Amino acid sequence: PTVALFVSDLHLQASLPRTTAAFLEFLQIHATQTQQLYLLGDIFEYWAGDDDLVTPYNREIADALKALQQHGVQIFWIAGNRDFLVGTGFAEAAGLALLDDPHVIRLAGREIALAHGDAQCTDDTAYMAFRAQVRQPAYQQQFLAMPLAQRKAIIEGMRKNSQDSNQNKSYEIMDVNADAIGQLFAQTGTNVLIHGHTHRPALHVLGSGESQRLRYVLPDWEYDIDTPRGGWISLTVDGVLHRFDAAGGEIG
Ligand code: OKV
Ligand code: MN
Repeated sequence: PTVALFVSDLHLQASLPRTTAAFLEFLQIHATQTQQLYLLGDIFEYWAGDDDLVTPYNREIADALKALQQHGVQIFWIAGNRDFLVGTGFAEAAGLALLDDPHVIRLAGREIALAHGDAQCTDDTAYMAFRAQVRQPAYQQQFLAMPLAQRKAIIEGMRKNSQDSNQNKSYEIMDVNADAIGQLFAQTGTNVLIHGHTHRPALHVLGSGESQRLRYVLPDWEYDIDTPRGGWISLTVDGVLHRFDAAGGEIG
């Protein structure tokens, strides 16, 4: 029996109907069979503010999550670098609880640290500066005070800029910094970490013996292509973590 599921980086958007369908199916088929669901960031391609629940697509996602919560599943959310503007309005509509990054869970006899992963990409100094700015309450207050259409236009502009200048490639090449990961383990007192963001699904075994640490990296999802990518991690009642691929098959 499964006690928790972990997933991230779906980058949900109306223009990706197969990816959206795959997520809704995941909620119905798999998430209904667990006690807790952890959404670890970048579930949306971007989030312009909770008032964007007026967009039918966003409402559909919130409704699906709410239905799962009504079914009895506890849902938890860690913000990603694209959907960090999700607030209490969406949380309430979707029936989920917002968590800090990082967050430690104690479940099935295990202690596991959860994070999105972008805060550990410290080698990307330009991104870290941008992150520090947009995570400021004052910045967010000012941004959210603008009309929704203007906020969307600003975000779209940022996305276009980052695509045009081909900076996106270097973002994808960017990986977590080993020292930042070490600090996260030290700060949380855990030896297991699950994160996403880098789109480099893996199980990294660091050290050995008493000091062994495990870093699980979740995959991103993309089903609107010939060879779909995706997957999730489960925690079973025996305290074992399992990795699953886009087809729902267990991988080592
Ligand atoms: C995606 C990354 C750009 C890395 C901005 C509110 C703000 C969302 C946003 C804008 C940027 C995502 C959504 C993009 C990933 C980058 C740079 C580095 C390391 C706001 C909500 F600021 F206006 F309030 N963003 N875009 N990076 O161009 O797709 O992942 S993005
Ligand atoms: Mn991310």
